[in-house]
Amino acid sequence: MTERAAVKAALKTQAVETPSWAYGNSGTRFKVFAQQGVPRTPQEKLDDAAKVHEFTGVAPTVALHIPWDEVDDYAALARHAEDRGLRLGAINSNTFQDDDYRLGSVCHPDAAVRRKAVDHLLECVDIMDATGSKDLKLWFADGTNYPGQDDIRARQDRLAEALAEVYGRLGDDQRMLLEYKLFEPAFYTTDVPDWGTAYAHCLKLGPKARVVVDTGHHAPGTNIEFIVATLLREGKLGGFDFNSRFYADDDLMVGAADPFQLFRIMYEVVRGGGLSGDVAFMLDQCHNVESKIPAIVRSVMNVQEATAKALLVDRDALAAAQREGDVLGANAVLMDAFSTDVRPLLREVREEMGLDPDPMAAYARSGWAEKIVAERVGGEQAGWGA
Ligand code: AOS
Ligand code: ZN
Ligand code: ZN
Repeated sequence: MTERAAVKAALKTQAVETPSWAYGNSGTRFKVFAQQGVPRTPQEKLDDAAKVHEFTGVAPTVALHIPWDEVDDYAALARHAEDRGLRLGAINSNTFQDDDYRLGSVCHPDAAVRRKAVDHLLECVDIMDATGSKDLKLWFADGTNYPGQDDIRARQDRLAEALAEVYGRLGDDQRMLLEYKLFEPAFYTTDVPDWGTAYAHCLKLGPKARVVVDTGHHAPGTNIEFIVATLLREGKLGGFDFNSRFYADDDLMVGAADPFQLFRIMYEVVRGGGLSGDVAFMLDQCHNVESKIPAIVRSVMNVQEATAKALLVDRDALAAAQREGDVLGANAVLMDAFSTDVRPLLREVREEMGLDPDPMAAYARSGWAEKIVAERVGGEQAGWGA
């Protein structure tokens, strides 16, 4: 296989998971702008996700959020997905929305609240059994706002205890993906604030526990690709929540704010063997002012473009320059790949997959946007804006 053919083959097999909540209305704490035609049910979210997969060819799974995607029959929801060429992906838990969680969930000082939170997580594993989902994605809003508010170490003990109980419930093929976030909604301490804390818990739990890197969850200037390289090296990178940030946890389209950072991250993924392994490439975005399905199509394409550039790095030339201590030469090898216009290559990839080379235009022509505006009238949609 030529090098170009190998790059194309890798791009055809990369899968990007889209999040159910990105299809629905969302907003800031100031306002949720309702858009016409947004899904009213989990099934309609899957219908939209099927369009993203139809036009990109690389978005075959959809992450669910419980309870936003609560249904009576999860096996039937999985069949709804399969009928549209999709599978259900990670199950995202919610231990942040109830009044009971004012002081935390699994780290709460009251054992009764902790029990409620752990029971929800166990219920999420039951749902995974029904949907065939492999990953339980855990993000905890737990933390404190004021020094002295609670005991930092005791909260870690409570977290470890809760995680161990849920870990014990996982099936042989199921994993627990633990997400970290620097701050928000807590502003003084967050109980899983960084990759080191997540890694320490995952290491103790065992091989089924992995760390999730949400690209929007770091302090400005953090070298995310270093974290990715380290976690891959340790066999502990479970996946990504891809998005872009300018300021805090902005949840904007991945690759929009800093395509160079996304390229650097994807280079470490390629370098560390993460493309052919079990790293989950998920989006975690909210589209507050832009059209949702096109924004998700664009995001998938942005991941593909960064991946293509990462695959094009001449690794032999890079290794040679590094060995020789050729600082500028090594940097140039990387920058050559980043500066390559990979859009023609990706158009070829899509044509070879039997797709329209321009997914944005193909979606616009498809009439789906007009159809859902006409048909989806009434009903309320759950999610960030609910
Ligand atoms: C929150 O900031 C995290 O990014 C979560 O991954 C995610 O947005 C949430 O779990 C959606 O359910
Ligand atoms: Zn996230
Ligand atoms: Zn987030």
